[in-house]
Amino acid sequence: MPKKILVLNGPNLNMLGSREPSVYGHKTLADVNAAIQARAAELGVEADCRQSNSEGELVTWIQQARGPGPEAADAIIINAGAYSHTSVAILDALRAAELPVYEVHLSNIYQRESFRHHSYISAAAVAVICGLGPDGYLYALTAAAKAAG
Ligand code: CA2
Repeated sequence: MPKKILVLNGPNLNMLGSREPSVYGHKTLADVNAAIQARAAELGVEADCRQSNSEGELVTWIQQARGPGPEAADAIIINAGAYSHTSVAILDALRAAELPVYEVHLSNIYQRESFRHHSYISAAAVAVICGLGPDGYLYALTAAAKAAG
C-alpha cells in the first residue's frame, strides 16, 4: 500500500489565482493540486488534496486521518489559511492525530501584518515552510514521503 499524505487547505484558498496575485501568485488551487499529484506519483505516495472554508470540516478530516478507517493517513500537510492564526481547535485536532504535520504558507507570514506572525498550528508541526509559494507544498510532500518511508 502506498503511503497516504493528506493535504489540507483552509479558508479562501479556493480563491487562489483569482485575486491578490502579488501576494499569492497566479496559480489556481487546481493547478497547485495537479503539481502535488504529479510529485506524489514521482515519490510513489498517494496525495489526498482537500480544501474547506469550514473550521469544523477541517477538524473532522484531521480526526479521520488518525484512523482507523478508509480516511486514515500517514502524514498531514496543512495550510490552514487564516485559521492558522486563530484556531486552537485545529491545533488540538492535529495534536490528537499523532501524525507528522507539515505546515505550509504560500506567503512569508513574517513579512506581513503582525497578526500573521503567530500560528497555533506550528506547535504541532514537525516543519513549517512559508514564503516559497506553491513549491512549499512540494517540498513538504517530499519531506513527508521520505519520513513516511
Ligand atoms: O500565505 C498563506 O498561505 C496564508 O496561509 C494564506 C491565508 C492567510 O490568511 C495567511 O495569513 C497566510 C489567506 C488565503 C487567502 O487566499 C486568497 C487567495 C486569493 C484571493 C484571496 C485570498
